[in-house]
Amino acid sequence: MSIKVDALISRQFLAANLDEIREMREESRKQDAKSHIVWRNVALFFALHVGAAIGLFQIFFDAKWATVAWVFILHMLGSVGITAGAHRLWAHRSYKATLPMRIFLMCLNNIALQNDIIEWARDHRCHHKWTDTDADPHSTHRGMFFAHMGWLLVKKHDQVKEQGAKLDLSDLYEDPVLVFQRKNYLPLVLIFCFVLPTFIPVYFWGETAFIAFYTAALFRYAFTLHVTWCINSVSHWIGWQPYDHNASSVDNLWTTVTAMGEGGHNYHHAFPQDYRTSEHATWLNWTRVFIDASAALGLVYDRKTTAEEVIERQCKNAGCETERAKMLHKLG
Ligand code: ST9
Ligand code: ZN
Ligand code: ZN
Repeated sequence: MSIKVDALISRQFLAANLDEIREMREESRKQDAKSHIVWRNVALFFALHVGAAIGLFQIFFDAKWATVAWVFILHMLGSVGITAGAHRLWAHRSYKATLPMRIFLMCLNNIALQNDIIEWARDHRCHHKWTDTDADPHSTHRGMFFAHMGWLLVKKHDQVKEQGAKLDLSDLYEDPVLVFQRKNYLPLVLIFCFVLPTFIPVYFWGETAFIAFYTAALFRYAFTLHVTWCINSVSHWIGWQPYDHNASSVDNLWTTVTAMGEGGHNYHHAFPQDYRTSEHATWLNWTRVFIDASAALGLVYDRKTTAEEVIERQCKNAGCETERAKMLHKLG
């Protein structure tokens, strides 16, 4: 399968188009983007958060220990479907995976219900290519709430659709696993995100359906969403910028811990095709451990990394070597 460099949003592409992206940022700042609220989404997310609050109460006071463990396991499984699947494999092609592994990751991805992988990767490629402009679906220039979850409550900016239409997504449409997921998304997410998470505690350890639904389906779903959304808000807001001062992305310890190693976001924006997504210690990067273990089993291959001299040059040209040294002293 041949994939155009543009589709992968390579470091070279970003460097070559920096001036154009800076101009787009200026343009975006000058114009006050109008928000057309989608009330259906506001109502659905409000209902989800009420349900999640009930689920959280039950985790503390009513749920069985096995159910609490199940909530955590499901969160981890859904997260892997996002980090190792939608993000590092499909959006960035930072490694390759065999068919059984791709099917496995697609199933895990349904647990997290964050739109089908083709849509997720399309938005994410827009985010990398046009960071902090109106063509970035969750641009930080519209505020941290917008970057966190507000972007899912309003119509997308015309620029997202216009610029996004220029992306090469052929690699995604050529993967039968992704085409299958897109065609069958509704039944898949109903089963993986809501029905199985509720059924398993009821069937195997006699939890009530009410508690299982509010904890393992609603609370766990909302929790994974917020952890993911923090990469778009917190990881574009508070932290180190050792590799690139040109955009808002930062490296942050807390999002590294909560998001399975995805908090090296300044590194990741500078080197989007590196499967490690940060230089932080491997034990902090659970997704990397998962991908490496899968490689040892022969399920994944061709893991892409960035050469040390390229990282050093990038820090010198666009970041800060001292900041990198300080950060790695703490997290390396
Ligand atoms: C969710 C996603 O939560 C979260 C993603 C987070 C990403 C984080 C990344 C961070 C890095 C990775 C770290 C991971 C860490 C994980 C840790 C885990 C522990 N390009 O969308 P529509 C066109 S989802 C090109 O309806 P509206 C296209 O033709 C939550 N074209 O636009 C499209 O048609 P089609 C659950 C584009 O009407 C058409 O426009 N899901 C693009 O403006 C219409 O598209 C929800 O809540 C593009 N980028 O509506 C659903 N985009 O698709 C929420 C669109 O057929 N979404 N087009 O090709 C919606 O309801 C709507 O999308 C909307 C906009 C209201 C937001
Ligand atoms: Zn980002
Ligand atoms: Zn990315």
